Amino acid sequence: SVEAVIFDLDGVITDTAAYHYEAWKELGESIGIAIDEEFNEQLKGVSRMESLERLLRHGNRQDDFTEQEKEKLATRKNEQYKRLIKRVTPDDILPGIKQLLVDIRQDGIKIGMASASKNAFEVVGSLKIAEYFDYIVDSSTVSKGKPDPEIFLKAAEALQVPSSRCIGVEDAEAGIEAIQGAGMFAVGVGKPQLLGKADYLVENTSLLSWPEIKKRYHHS
Ligand code: G16
Ligand code: MG
Repeated sequence: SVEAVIFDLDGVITDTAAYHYEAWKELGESIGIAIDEEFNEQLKGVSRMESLERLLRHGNRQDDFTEQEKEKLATRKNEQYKRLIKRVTPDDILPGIKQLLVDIRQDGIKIGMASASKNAFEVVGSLKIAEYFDYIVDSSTVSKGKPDPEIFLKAAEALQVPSSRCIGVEDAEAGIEAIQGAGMFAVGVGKPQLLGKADYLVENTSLLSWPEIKKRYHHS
């Protein structure tokens, strides 16, 4: 039976995905690259440098910057993102998430976090939910980003739970792929057109219920 649930952060626990989008949009505009929400889906769950590469390719400017200039662009995006997340408070926990964490805990199930964000610890601190997590992967120790399963495998290992007894929760296509690649049950939060591969999909976080997730896991 299930022994651990491993959460993504941005877009699942809180809507910082919108802040990442805002910061990339602004950076893109400063170098003449326009992005929309559809393109932004390709940046979700993807590391900062890989996101920059995708943005540059999107604007056909992948050959216009040196590595050093790219570092600077990524830093600029991150500075803007950090300005935006200063506003994060416990009120920004997405609907249904707090109850979900409480219910999982009460069931004696471990909780982990597998976020690609180097700002994850800060966001978790601002949301005041650190106490619910038995383990949060430090993304700077992860060498291969989502869709590679590494980050989810690392979380499971630290929690000392076999993958087959873990459930992963994600809002990104790359994240669902990473969960399934790790051999875990994937719960998706988002649109069926994007996350159709999830083992169980809900449109938004208010529809996440622990009894229902558990039931789906056991019937899989
Ligand atoms: C998040 C976001 C991505 C972001 C990445 C890196 O991952 O979804 O859009 O690019 O983290 O963030 P940072 O630049 O703060 O290191 P997740 O896995 O929490 O969805
Ligand atoms: Mg996410």
